[in-house]
Amino acid sequence: MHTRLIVFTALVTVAAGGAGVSVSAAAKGKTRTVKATDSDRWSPRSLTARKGDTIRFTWRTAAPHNVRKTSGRGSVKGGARIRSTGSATFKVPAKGTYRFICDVHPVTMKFTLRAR
Ligand SMILES: [Cu+2]
Repeated sequence: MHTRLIVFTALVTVAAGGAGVSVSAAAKGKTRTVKATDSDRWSPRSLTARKGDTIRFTWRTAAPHNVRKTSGRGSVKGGARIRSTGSATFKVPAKGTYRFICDVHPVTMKFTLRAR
């Protein structure tokens, strides 16, 4: 009897935990962070994400930066102004390829996002 109760409790815990994770992931999307490095590059330089995910750019280096999208739909929030410390977010609106640069370092500081 005691053993049966323990098994039942374990099964209920696993079922509830599994359902909770999938519901919250589908509703909110994931947030992925992209950071400026001291050598003025985005790290990582590319990511694969899903529609509804949020990409969060952050920077705090010797050089100032900003974030500007050069292709793809949607808009970057808080990325336009060039400043020494900052962050900006981009919510992925649809499947596709999106490219971003920093206007101070347009050659080295490129980031590509593929959404599927
Ligand atoms: Cu930069």
